[in-house]
Amino acid sequence: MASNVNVIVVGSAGCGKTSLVAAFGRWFEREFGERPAYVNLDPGVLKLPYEPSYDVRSIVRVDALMRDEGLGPNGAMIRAAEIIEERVGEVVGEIEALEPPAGYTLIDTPGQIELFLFRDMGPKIVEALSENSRTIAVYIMDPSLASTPSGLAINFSLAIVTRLRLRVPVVSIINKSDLPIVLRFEELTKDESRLMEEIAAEEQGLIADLSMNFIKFVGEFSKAMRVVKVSAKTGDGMAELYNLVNDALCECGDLT
Ligand SMILES: Nc1nc2c(ncn2[C@@H]2O[C@H](COP(=O)(O)OP(=O)(O)OP(=O)(O)O)[C@@H](O)[C@H]2O)c(=O)[nH]1
Ligand SMILES: [Mg+2]
Repeated sequence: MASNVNVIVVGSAGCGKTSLVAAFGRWFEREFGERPAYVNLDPGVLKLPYEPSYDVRSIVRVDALMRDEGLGPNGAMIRAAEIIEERVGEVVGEIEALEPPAGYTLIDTPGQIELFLFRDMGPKIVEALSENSRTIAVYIMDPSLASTPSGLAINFSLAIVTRLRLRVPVVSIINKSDLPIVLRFEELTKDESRLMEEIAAEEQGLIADLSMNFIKFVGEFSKAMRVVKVSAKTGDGMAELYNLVNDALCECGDLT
């Protein structure tokens, strides 16, 4: 098995995937003096803050599909995913050929998480990559979506879904730690009893019971996961992210 590590960055729209790939890459270059490979798998992005080593827009672009086939933005994204699915072998071959000196390939994924996880595109690409090199997914939480008990449960659930669909180790991070709203996330995750009190205040009756059981269920899974705080904007937390990724790879699934 090759020594290269593929880091696949996933998360809900606007959580900061593209910014994180750029920030993590910059940290790598400063820390180790070597460039990781940057891969863009988002056919819809217009501008990137990093220079891609491989860019899926060389196969298909959402703006071109909208113009040439008269599709709306969602229809064009789905069409683009179909085109990429047909050419997964080629995409994976291009990514594997990069062999970056830093030994890490940072992979940015489409804005809509469902496009990558729920269609065949993501699982097929990840399965093929993980056959030949160590591959891990970084699931990004957006603090604006993880600052209520229900939002937190949804985020932990999506991390579990990422693990189930991609079948590689998953680590979770919370981005935008420079924003004050991240304090709410920290408050909620500090202790379970506090979280249960918050649910009881937010919901009533059956829904409150269901929410508590649900959060206990996802909590069992998420307790095993360390959630690292990062800011793609300021660059804070990149060393912790690097350690998190390496610990998860070393422990071969203990955290996942
Ligand atoms: N304050 C703050 N803003 C951030 C951070 N990371 C990303 N953003 C902002 O969040 C917005 C979305 O960032 P992107 O990096 O494009 O997020 P994305 O997940 O790639 O977005 P899509 O691919 O469109 O789903 C931009 O306005 C970023 O400037 C961060 O750490 N802190
Ligand atoms: Mg993006």
